[in-house]
Amino acid sequence: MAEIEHLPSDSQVSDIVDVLEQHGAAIVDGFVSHEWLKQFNSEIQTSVDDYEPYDYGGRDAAEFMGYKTVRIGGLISKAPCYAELISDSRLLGVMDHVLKPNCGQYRLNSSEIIEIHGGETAQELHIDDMIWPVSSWNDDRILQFNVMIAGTDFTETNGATCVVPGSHKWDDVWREVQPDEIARATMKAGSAVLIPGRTLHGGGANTDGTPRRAIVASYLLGFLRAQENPYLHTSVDMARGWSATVRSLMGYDLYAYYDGDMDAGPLGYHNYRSPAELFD
Ligand SMILES: O=C(O)CCC(=O)C(=O)O
Ligand SMILES: [Fe+2]
Repeated sequence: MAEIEHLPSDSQVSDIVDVLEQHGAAIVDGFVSHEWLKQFNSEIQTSVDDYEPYDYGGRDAAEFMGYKTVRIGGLISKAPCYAELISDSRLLGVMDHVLKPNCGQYRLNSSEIIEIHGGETAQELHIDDMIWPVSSWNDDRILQFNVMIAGTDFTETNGATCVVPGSHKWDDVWREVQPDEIARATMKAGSAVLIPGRTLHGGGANTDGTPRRAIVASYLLGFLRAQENPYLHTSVDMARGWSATVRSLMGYDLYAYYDGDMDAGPLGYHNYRSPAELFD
């Protein structure tokens, strides 16, 4: 049976990156503090209580997103302490290694609660980079990087993510997957599973009825369009309360990167100036 390597919470960024490069996934145990997790879960509770299922607009989409899965986005507007998670120095250290060399500036791609409830079946294995057509341009650079914090324990029976270690190096990522190639991201609440954009994975089946909550922060090469539209969940006033790093991650900044090799920009300007000037 395949396994995902576990690392301690005080791991060096270089150790995390080594495991990611080798295996295409890593779990960092005890990644967030109990206090932070308690605060987050309490701040998000109203949104969870108010949840109403979406119409995902088609059967394939509904199948992928799950019939018994609660998904809630726009986390920074609903749980302000989410800002601390996305600007965590270990996460930014990892993104500096895996995304920054290919874009200069990276952004938040999406924020999401994924709470899998009893009776949900396993999600189709997929790579998250499939969202952008350039993922098939025969290039092994990743576009997006997914971090999932366990908001509850992740177990084999409540839907712990299925991950295929090593699949990030496969020539044909869509080849048939053998059962013994699939690992489960079993971990305690507060741990994190890190899944770069070209690693096969999918939510697990929930057969025991205990809700499984993931708190997702996904990062993206800064010149690509993000999956989640952050501006419809936030405002300039809200952004005033964030650090400059968080504002930049949330897109309240100019993407302008000129190093000769990856020249791009300006993207995302406001009156032809950097949105960052709104906060001077
Ligand atoms: O919930 C999970 O464990 C994984 C979900 C996922 O990969 C997705 O929705 O893209
Ligand atoms: Fe995914």
